[in-house]
Amino acid sequence: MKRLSYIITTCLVLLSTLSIAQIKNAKTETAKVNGNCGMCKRTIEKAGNMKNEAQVVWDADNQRASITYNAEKTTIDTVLKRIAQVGYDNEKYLAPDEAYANLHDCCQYERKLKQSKTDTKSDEHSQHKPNQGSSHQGKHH
Ligand SMILES: [Cu+2]
Repeated sequence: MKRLSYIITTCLVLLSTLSIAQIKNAKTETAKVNGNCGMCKRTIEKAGNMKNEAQVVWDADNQRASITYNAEKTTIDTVLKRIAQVGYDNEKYLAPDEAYANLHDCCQYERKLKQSKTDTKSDEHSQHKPNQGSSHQGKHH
């Protein structure tokens, strides 16, 4: 059983290196992408991957995606945008609430990135001053 999984892993590694090899002008960067489990990994990588253009490898342990992309055809922003659109917050883009809500129960990760962004926005203090001294007097004869 262990041997089998070893063979499968080797095949997967081989496959992923093959598809990375198809990317020209390859540049690799890592970015923070939130997520929980293996299902998230599949969704994130599927959303980010683009044949001959981008290859995403997401790591659940450190919540980071390693993105290899063709620097002439696409940008890391484009890849991260696609990942956000399927429901995963990352350091450049936040997922639409709707997309997040559609994720599987086990995949609804803690939205730390979103929280930190809304925190900075609610920094303004709105002050309400009660209107004082409304004079209703003196109108009588
Ligand atoms: Cu998941």
